[in-house]
Amino acid sequence: MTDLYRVSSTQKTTATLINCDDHSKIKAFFARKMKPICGDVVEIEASKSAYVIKKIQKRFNSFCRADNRGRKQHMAANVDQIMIVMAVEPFPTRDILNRYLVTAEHEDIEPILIFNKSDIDSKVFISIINQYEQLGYNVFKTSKDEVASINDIKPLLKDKTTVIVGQSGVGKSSITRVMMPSVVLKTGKLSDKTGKGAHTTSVTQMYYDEPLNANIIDSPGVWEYGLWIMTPHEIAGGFREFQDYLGQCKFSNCTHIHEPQCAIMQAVKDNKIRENRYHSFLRIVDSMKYWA
Ligand SMILES: Nc1nc2c(ncn2[C@@H]2O[C@H](COP(=O)(O)OP(=O)(O)OP(=O)(O)O)[C@@H](O)[C@H]2O)c(=O)[nH]1
Ligand SMILES: [Mg+2]
Ligand SMILES: [Zn+2]
Repeated sequence: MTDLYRVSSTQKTTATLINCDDHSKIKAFFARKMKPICGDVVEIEASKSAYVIKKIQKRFNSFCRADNRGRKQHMAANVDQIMIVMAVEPFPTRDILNRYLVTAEHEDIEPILIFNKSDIDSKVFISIINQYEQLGYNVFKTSKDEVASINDIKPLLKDKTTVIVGQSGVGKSSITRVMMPSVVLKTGKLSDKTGKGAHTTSVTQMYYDEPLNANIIDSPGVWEYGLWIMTPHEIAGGFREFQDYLGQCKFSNCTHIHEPQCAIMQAVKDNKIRENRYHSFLRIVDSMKYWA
């Protein structure tokens, strides 16, 4: 049997791989059309002087985003969980959390919500934290210097592969560093001019942490997170509390936007679905026009 490896990071035609059993690292070449991504499980072949990736095993899911034409772009493969990091500064853009959640539900990735930099303001996120806890999500409020607040997350990472995402400068690498001190990561400052992150992490990379027997995938921050082309039906599938009502609309192809006797719209009227989540759903559906 050949050894299995997971892709830690990729360069143009080479990838850094981590052995699935002993976690040793090697570099291997791959054919350009192969397109391995971080987290892929690969089979390799040793030629005279180098390792070559021979096969990528089927991905059970992947964390994706839109490329600049609205096509689905795969960023990290075979992930159990997604840690969505938001912060007091830079403040989350509208709908960014719900867009990440649409991807998570769509790809069957368990979300963990982190509200970081509570040292700057501990109150701004109170109502949003309550709301998402009520929806059944795992939510944490953290500050990088309050180690206990971050250590609370650690048990969730054990034996799992977790991708950590969020805007540039929210503290993804800082939090990872506290959770996994053995992993060496760069962290950066926010720009004085714009208050945005400076894109300190420049490539998506998977790290293995021995104490937790866990993989963490640190990704470069984005300013905005865009969903690839999706139907209203697919977007509605990303809103957990809509699930009880889907299938109860008068029309089986209801988009939940304007149709009569729509179960989702009725649930909003009855205060069973929060209006702010429904409006976010409408804006996300509307944003798909951008790709038309
Ligand atoms: N006040 C405060 N600052 C923090 C906290 N966490 C991170 N920072 C600071 O925020 C800045 C950005 O942190 P990073 O960890 O590099 O952020 P990132 O999300 O990895 O950013 P990218 O790699 O650009 O995507 C650094 O100056 C950190 O010191 C926090 O809890 N409180
Ligand atoms: Mg970073
Ligand atoms: Zn409907």
